[in-house]
Amino acid sequence: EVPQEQWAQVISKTGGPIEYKKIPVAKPGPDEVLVNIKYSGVCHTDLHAWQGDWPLATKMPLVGGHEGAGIVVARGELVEDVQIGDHVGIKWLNGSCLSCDFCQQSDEPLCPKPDLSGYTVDGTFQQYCIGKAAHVARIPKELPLDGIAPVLCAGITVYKGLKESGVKPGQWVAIVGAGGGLGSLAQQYAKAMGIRIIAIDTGDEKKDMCINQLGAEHFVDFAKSSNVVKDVQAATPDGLGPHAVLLVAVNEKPFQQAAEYVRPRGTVVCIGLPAGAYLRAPVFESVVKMITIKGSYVGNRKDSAEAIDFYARGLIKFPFKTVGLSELPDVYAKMKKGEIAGRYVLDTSK
Ligand code: 8ID
Ligand code: ZN
Repeated sequence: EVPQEQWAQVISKTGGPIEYKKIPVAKPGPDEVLVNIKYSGVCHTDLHAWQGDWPLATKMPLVGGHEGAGIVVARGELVEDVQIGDHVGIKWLNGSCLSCDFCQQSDEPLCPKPDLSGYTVDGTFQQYCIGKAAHVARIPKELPLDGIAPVLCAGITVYKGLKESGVKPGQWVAIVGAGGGLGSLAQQYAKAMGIRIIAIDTGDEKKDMCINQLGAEHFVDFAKSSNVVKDVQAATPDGLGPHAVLLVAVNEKPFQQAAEYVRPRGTVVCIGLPAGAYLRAPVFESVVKMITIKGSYVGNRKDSAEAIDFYARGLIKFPFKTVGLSELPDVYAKMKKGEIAGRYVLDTSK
């Protein structure tokens, strides 16, 4: 009973109109599954893709989205370990070659020939989406598909980023862009790991959410602070700054500021992808503070399973608002203005 046609949000031109319309349902290839997407999170990456912010072309026409949770309704003849009726997630990494140097060592995000959901292959802003069976995330049936959707990109990415930062229980992390989608989840993962949190973002709504719902001990409002570097350092008991910084903001400035407030021996992890941005750090302080600056890019299949398991154990709670798939353009408009505290999740039935 898989229909021939389905509702989808489609763009035919970078930055062009987003059309809510009926398109054909694709058939899974031999190593693929067809997933009836029930809910999809909206990640800032989807907005970057629509706007053409990055030096990497998208397919066209394009169905965006890469935080999709749903139910397997069809599978190719080579698929054995995913059953019809299983609950699965479509992630940013829709597929990878599984045989290159990177895939062999479980660095699948570094595969030179990746399939990227909502970018190089159609994504989750539709009711039926194709995923490589080897890569779909396994979701336990008792978990809510709306709540788990943002974990499939935001959750996996920040969980991996925290691991890459090397920050340990009892130490401090500054989360820059704390009030957005990745930032909200980052606080919950950090809290679950016993890591102390300084949230950096702007506005009273985000401040209240970070302090009262997500586990931050300090909030620095980057728009109100006259000296962000001093305020972040002052938030740690000895005034020497956080052991790690997770950059999930969509703005170049903090990428050029983090090295100044990170603690000696500390690590700055770059995750956000503002258009055309460059990293910048003073050589003198970088050397005499012995700091590390690195990038972190989604996560592998094991990171994904672990991030879902944190959620399944009830450790990850974050605010999200659910609206219909048809309302995607409104979500983009809010996101562009920085007005979203937490995440938006789309219900594909509306
Ligand atoms: O694997 C990866 N590296 C990966 C995975 C997923 C997403 C990277 N990303 C990237 C996205 O492409 C995007 O560039 O992470 C970035 C954040 O995605 P998001 O969390 O989905 O975006 P959002 O919900 O719009 O949140 C961004 C927050 O940053 C704040 C905003 O107020 C907003 O709350 N912010 C900005 I813009 N400038 C800031 C500043 N100077 C700032 N916060 C602190 N200081
Ligand atoms: Zn994403």
